[in-house]
Amino acid sequence: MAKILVVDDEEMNVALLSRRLKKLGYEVCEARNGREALQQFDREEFDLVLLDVMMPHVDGFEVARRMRAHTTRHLETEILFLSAKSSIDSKLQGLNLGAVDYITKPFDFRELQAKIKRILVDAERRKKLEVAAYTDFLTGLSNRRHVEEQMQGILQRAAEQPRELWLLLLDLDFFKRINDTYGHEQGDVVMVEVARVLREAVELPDVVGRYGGEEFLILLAGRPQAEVLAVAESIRETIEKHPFQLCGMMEHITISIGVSKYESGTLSAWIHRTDQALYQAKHTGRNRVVQ
Ligand code: GH3
Ligand code: MG
Ligand code: MG
Ligand code: MG
Repeated sequence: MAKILVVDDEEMNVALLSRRLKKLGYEVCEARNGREALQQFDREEFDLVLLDVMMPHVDGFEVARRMRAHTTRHLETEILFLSAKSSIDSKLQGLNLGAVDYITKPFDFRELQAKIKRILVDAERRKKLEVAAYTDFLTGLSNRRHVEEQMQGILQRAAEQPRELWLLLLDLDFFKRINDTYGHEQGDVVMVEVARVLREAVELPDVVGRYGGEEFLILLAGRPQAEVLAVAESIRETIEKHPFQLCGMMEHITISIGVSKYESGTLSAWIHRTDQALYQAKHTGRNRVVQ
């Protein structure tokens, strides 16, 4: 059930709203001033904040501003102002801070209830779309779009705070044979299982995704070369030994891996360099790691 934070300096307002929202089945937390609200926001994740404007010390606008500036959760929590300040200037200020709505007090609880329901349904739908836009449908890994966005972010942060970045490009060997022998659906089964192996093989990878048809990508940051090569070798070996049950037959496949360290230049130049290592791995016999 959705989690709502009620912020108001009037004890009566908090108690009443909290009780009525709980009755509707929402999980409700309470804050009686701006500072308390920000502390709770730091600690927990909320779907919605019902925010009073006039409060001593830190007012609702300032609370909204700081919540929006929160590095990781600024877009995941909706803010709805509830205020006796009814001027158009106040409303505009609230809405311009990114609030989804601004309701003036006194209000009819049924209106608030209807709006909360709508806001939460919309937010849920948007989150689902976001996840879908970033996920590879078949394997559940990050898709290429997400992989590239994440990598751009990592490159930017590394420019400010340098650390070693390693890239692995992995391509299934002779995968066409699997499709030709067992059919595309069984090929898909292999893809899903390889993805699972990759997820389990790497402890806290910075990025792991499906980069192309039967091509995967892993980015490891802040790890020494020996560790990166050991990870790559362990993946190669795990896939080689992994039994795939296809149409009642036991099959084995192998994977080739290109590895390269980020030196300088663009993301696509780095990927291209890694791809060349992968090409070498293919042309020197497959089922191997080449740096
Ligand atoms: P190589 O060792 O040179 O990589 O040989 P290969 O057969 O793996 O390479 P090639 O690029 O010739 O073929 C890749 C095949 O992977 C062709 C394509 O149909 C298949 N493939 C790509 N994506 C998927 C997928 O999502 N599911 C299935 N079943 N097959 C896929
Ligand atoms: Mg107040
Ligand atoms: Mg291949
Ligand atoms: Mg390929």
